[in-house]
Amino acid sequence: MTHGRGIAIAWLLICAGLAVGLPVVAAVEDGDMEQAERGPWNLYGTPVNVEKSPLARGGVQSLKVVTDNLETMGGNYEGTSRSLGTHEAGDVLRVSFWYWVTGSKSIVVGIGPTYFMGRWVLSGTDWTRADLSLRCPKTGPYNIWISQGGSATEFYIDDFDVVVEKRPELGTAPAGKRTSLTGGPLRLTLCKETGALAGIENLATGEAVAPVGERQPLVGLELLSEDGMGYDKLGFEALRLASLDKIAEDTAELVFRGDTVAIEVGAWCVSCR
Ligand SMILES: [Ca+2]
Repeated sequence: MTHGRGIAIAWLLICAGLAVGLPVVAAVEDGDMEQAERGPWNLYGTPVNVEKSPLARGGVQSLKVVTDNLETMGGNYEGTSRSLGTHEAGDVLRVSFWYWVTGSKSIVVGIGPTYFMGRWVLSGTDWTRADLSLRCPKTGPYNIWISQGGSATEFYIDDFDVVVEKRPELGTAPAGKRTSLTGGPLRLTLCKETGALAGIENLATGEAVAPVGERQPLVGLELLSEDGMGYDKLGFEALRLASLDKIAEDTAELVFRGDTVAIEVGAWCVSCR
């Protein structure tokens, strides 16, 4: 940290879960499409062909997909698919790749466990970059499907990458070490030891927006660096709870201390529905 000693004050209006995480970069098998065979790239439905091509954006090969819009999956889907691995609820998958769709057509991309949880329609001439992200709503295997958009299509994919932003792991707040605020049908639970968020519930519907007991970061800071050229990040993990005072049924004041700053947070629980 290059910023000076100081105090930051934030009022937090809590209507939904907050989470930040650290990106995890792992090599994606055949993301560069340089393997000789199709490798992890599967046939999705009944495309004409899924094979490597010398029309490369990087290296000497890309993945070429040709479809004929015949005997398609429900919704006219066919193309290629691959596994994105197994992920935990709360993880964010950031998928990027370059694509080239010939003939001014579109491709449809789906990401999910066994069905499209996220769906994107992409088009572009020449090599175009796609940046897609999905927060995993449940733990398990995830896949990506890259399909024609409802008519016979030829497209190319190269430089495919996946960065996983892991859900923060802050452990569990024991039942005796939690305090709750209520505002309308919303109940916000905080960990009295750490100031972490430990649950957001809609009491009217029974929905747990954030699971009760599981600690998640309540706040983080971005502080202008001393040279004014950028920002230093102060994650929740670097903040220690100095005090937590519940001052009304729907309001609490928390003070956190970091190495060089203190932060006062007013947590005000209010339903936005
Ligand atoms: Ca390549």
